[in-house]
Amino acid sequence: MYTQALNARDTTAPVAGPEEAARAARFQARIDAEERIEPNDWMPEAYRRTLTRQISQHAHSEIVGMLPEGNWITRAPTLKRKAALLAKVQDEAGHGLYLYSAAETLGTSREELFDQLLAGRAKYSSIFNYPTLTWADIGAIGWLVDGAAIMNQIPLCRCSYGPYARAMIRVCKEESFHQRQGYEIMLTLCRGTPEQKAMAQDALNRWWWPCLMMFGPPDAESQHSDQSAKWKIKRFSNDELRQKFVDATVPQGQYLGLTFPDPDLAYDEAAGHWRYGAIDWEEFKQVLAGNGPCNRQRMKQRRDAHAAGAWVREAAMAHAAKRARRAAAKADALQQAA
Ligand code: FAQ
Repeated sequence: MYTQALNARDTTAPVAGPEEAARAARFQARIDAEERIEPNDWMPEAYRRTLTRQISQHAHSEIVGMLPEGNWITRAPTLKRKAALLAKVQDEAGHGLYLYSAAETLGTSREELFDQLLAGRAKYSSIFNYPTLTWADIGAIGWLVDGAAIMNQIPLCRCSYGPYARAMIRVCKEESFHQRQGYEIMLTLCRGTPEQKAMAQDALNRWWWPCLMMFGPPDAESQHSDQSAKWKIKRFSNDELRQKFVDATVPQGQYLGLTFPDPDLAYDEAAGHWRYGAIDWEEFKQVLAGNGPCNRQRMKQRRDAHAAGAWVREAAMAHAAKRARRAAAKADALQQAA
């Protein structure tokens, strides 16, 4: 499945002894047999760590990903557009929650995962560090960002870890609605006035390359891919998914009558693929290092939202404690009456 040699670091923890080696071999045999791994099953610590890393990064991406779109809820051009955008952003909150729950089954609490994000110790997708300057950006995010997310996440429905794979099924169904609402916004703009079409073109110009970066570094530089493929967490490499996305998306852009901001984009008849130009990996590295156009703003918004929600968490905990006390008192009373 992997088309390029992967320069991957083996993240498997050192195997302690023959018993541990036998366990690891049995674990790998289950994976090879396409069995699902469930939370209470034995798993290598490195498998647990890899999944916790990927699932929590994914959860953080959904949550931070609400911010660029949330920016347009109050400025959506019609009531229908506003309702659809609100629903989409709420879906993303839901995806974040399923994903935090899936990550928790691996033994790290949600509070700790939040702390990692808020302290700047956790990654979230690079794409959410770009600004949404016009309404067309909402169309471009749905069409391109959700389109890329679906391409990446459909194979995750077959991930070896049960809770993650199951969460992905519903997430992908919802992402598919998101992608359609985005494409429909683009279609409306492209069939509108010349100014509206120019807005759609400008959004494509700004979002195209960052969307290609969403799939992660090229295979030769992807440190986790090799091991994640062996564990059937990843079913396709970063470059393979990127190519699938380009192949699916270019005809959609052509239908819109838009031009991709890549002079090297050309159809390779023999291979049956759209070939694209060089990606600016330096830009990707800068965004990951916290120097993208909106990194600081996004983190500040998340920290402020978390602080502003402190009273809700406290109230929910107090309410839960009160219900638990009442339930215990009721159980005591019933026991005494019996
Ligand atoms: N941004 O060795 P690899 C969405 C990091 S959800 C930031 O190739 P891996 C829904 C990577 O973490 C979008 N960091 O890593 C939505 C690693 O760093 P680490 C999120 C990135 O894990 C739509 C290092 O580079 N989707 O869009 C990125 O095997 C609209 C080396 O990379 C997911 O998270 C990046 N783009 O492959 C919401 C899907 N790429 O951890 C709102 C699940 C790589 O060693 C609106 N995740 N890095 O410090 C995955 O499939 C994988 O984690 C990859 C990366 C493919 C993202």
